[in-house]
Amino acid sequence: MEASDADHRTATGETMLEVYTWEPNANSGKPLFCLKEKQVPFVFHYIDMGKREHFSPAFLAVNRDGTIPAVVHDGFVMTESTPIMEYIDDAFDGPALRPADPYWRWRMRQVMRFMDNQVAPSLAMLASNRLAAPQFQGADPAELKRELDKIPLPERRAAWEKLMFNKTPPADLDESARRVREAIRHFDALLAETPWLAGPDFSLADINVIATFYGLPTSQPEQVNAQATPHLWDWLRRCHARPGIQQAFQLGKGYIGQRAAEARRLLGVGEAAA
Ligand SMILES: N[C@@H](CCC(=O)N[C@@H](CS)C(=O)NCC(=O)O)C(=O)O
Repeated sequence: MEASDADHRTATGETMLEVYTWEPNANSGKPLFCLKEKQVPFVFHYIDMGKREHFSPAFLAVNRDGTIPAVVHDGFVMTESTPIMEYIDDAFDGPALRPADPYWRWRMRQVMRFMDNQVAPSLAMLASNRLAAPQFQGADPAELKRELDKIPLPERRAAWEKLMFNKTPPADLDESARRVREAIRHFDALLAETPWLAGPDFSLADINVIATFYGLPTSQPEQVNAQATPHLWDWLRRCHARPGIQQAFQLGKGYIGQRAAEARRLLGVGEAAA
């Protein structure tokens, strides 16, 4: 984790917004997409999840739960990525990212709750078992136990223990896959009715979903493609073509940016002008 200047101030003396997070991916990416869409300047502290820097004493001093993102503004540390996005939309100038119409605003929140409660955790379980779990095979169990002891939240420790010791029940993986399949079908149906997930305009609901769905053309090509999910496919193209979304992906330092570039290639999306 980078050394943090205790006090970032803008030219006019206001406190600069600071974002502690990993790649533009899932929860950790949501504030990055939101800030780039609104063109709000911020200080980016890259927390390398691959090196488990989110459990380092330096980061635990910012968020003792050891989860990302954490956003610091005007002396407040904020966690929980979805409320953070609403805070950003309230606190800063730039295009509004929430519908004014009460029905569409309800829809935005409904989509985000469905994502946060069901879909994103399911995709995270599938991805971590596919990508992270194999890295622990052959590791020294005593060393892994020491790593587990650094994790503050018991539920996170239990999830990491399953990953490290390859103990995720197959039935849990099957249920996660079912939830993702159902969400893909549901969002394709919503997008048959309106161009964006919460009505006629791009909103936080779209950011919430693209933060997790951006790579589906590469990771789930048999489920997400122009024939099977035409409305979702077109939405993916329009999200990936947005300059703010592309700028957020440029903040990545690892493989997430490459995965997004591969998705853009499959979708036939070019690079947006900076
Ligand atoms: N509900 C929290 C969840 C945050 C969260 O789970 N973030 C992931 C990264 S996308 C994380 O910190 N994972 C750490 C871990 O599981 O050890 C939010 O929306 O901000």
